[in-house]
Amino acid sequence: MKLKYLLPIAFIALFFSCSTDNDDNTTIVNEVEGLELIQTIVNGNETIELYNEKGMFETGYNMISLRIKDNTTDSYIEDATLSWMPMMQMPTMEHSSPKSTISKALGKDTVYEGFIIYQMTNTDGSGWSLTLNYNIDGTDYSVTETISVMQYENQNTASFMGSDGTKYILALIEPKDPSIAVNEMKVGLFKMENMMTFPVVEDYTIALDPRMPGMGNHTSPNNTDLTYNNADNFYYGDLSLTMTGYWKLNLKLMNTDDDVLKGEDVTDENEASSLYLELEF
Ligand SMILES: [Cu+2]
Repeated sequence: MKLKYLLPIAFIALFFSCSTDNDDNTTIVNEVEGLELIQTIVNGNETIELYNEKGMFETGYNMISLRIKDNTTDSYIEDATLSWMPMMQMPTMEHSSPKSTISKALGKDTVYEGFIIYQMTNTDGSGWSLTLNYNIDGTDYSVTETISVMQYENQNTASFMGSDGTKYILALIEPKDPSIAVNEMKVGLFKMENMMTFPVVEDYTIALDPRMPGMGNHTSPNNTDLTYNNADNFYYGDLSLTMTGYWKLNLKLMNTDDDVLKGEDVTDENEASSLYLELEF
């Protein structure tokens, strides 16, 4: 037997001989592996940990994982219920943003998750706070902390007024890692009912026309318009990317009567829609 086969066996033998010496056979699983810590918020006996893939909040769609640590026992709470309220303080008013509920992450004991879509921020990342409400064993707790939200380099979210007089927020969710292929495009569409409430908009249609402005504004074949999926409340379509570089995803939003609420066709005379998202890879 060659050494390279023998070595792993030696390691496995060593590992098992060590673990049998140990009375405590519980394997310590890192439930936030692959995630980066954004911030911790201390509130009395609890410390709340916020994580995502980048370790920072950015404008647009943010998938966020949370854990609550009991500071006395140094262990994570497994049966809490949580809710949150992001808030942006502006010179003349304050407003919230589209967000999901918070639920236990699938297959995890200590991790909760949800999303927040920050539709704007100040250039230095300031302006936002996050209130976390949680219940542990029948007792309610609440904490509010300042957070930083950095401006993402491309337009991955759009806030606009529709021709129906309603304010909407659109956010790009997928593709996260675009490739030269037909990519699944996923967006969230919300309406601004008031400063605090941003319900999902159902059953509209979002027409898609991706273009490369740097290359004669060419498009790509086999794109499809985005339609609403009532299983997860997001919109899905096919986004065809034929080369790497900067793409402008020109969009047109239509309501259930097919009235155009925002956006225009791209033509020889009109190089872009007033409603668009951007992508670069
Ligand atoms: Cu604002």
